[in-house]
Amino acid sequence: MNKNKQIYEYAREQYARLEIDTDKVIDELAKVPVSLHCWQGDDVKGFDSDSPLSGGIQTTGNYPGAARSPKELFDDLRKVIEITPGKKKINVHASYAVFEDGKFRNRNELIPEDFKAWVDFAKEYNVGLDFNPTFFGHSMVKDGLTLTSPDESVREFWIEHGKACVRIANYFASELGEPCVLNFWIGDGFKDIPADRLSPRLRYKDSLDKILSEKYDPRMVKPCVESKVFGIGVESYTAGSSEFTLNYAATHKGVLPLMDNGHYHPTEVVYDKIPALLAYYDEIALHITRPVRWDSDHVVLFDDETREMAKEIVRNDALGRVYMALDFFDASINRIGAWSVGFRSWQKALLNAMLTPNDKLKALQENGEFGKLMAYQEEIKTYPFGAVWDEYCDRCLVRSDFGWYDDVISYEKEVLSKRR
Ligand SMILES: [Mn+2]
Repeated sequence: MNKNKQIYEYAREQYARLEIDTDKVIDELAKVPVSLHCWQGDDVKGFDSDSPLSGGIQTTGNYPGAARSPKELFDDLRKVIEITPGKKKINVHASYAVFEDGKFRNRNELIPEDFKAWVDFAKEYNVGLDFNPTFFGHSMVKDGLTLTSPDESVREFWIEHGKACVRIANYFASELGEPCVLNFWIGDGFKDIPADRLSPRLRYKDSLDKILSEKYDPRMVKPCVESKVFGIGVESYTAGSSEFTLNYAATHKGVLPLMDNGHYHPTEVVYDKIPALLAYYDEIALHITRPVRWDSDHVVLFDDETREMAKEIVRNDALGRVYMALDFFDASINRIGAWSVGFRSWQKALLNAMLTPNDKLKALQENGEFGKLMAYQEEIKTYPFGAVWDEYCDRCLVRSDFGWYDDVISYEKEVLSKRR
């Protein structure tokens, strides 16, 4: 037996003492889909517009090697898939249409065929696709507004875009046989104190109603509404606040709330909100990111918040009820490395949660044994988690230690550095 296997055997025995079967955990984790966002590869530029990014989001950094074409983005995604363990879905934004017939179509005119390249890519890897209408980075964003615009021609354009996206999500689901999460997020809001906070929200509500009147298969297309508290240049008011989106979902059957853990006030934590929503919804959706000060989109790390979010999903037996997707972008470091660190970190968090003796700890809480609960939770932190992670990576045919980053460096040398 090689040294790694010996270490894993030791870890397996340690966890067995807690009645945790590490082999079973590894098998289960490998089946849990996590959606990998396409927009880390090109700094959220997309393929369909030269308009600067808007909607209160911004990428910073100019590290060389960003993908400049569909081919380059697909190549980069392949690399990320190759160096990260675990089952994936791919999360696509509507701005990433690939016009194969050479005919440009505006966002309100998009057709399923404009995303055939994504379906082909998904079939190559036997993964599902999720989808997002793109209500930003476009000349029809007027005064920072889309679905809430008082200009009816602007609002109509974006409603048509939303409807086109419903049809595309339906196409993804029917082609791939996996549910497609269709997430609605708008950056509409105001930099300074508005005079009317209600009218834009009533228009947003009406716009969503009109978009979702488009026909789709509710078992296979999962519309979500994602909230946000503020953005850059949209500091005073956002129409799609937490209360707005939660209530929209609560009052519209089949619509899911989507929480992005970068979209709340700095001391709020999404891990506490997950069980609150599980008490009311059969299914919810998450964007996993790492907020830092005013930025909602740093690369996900294996940090406290990430670990706690995973725990809330796993210990409440909700892996089948929570649609998980990553959402971050960093243009200041190697993008393939950033993408992979984020995906690997969430995999680690899920594994860590599955290697926690959740039933035992819950029983301590129920029995009021809080001192013992604290002691146990602290002891578990130094259990040989790393050995199980290494074994998981091995079984997923992915490098577990520092070696995977050597692949990132070679890819940079051979491919990324030639993009000028
Ligand atoms: Mn998000």
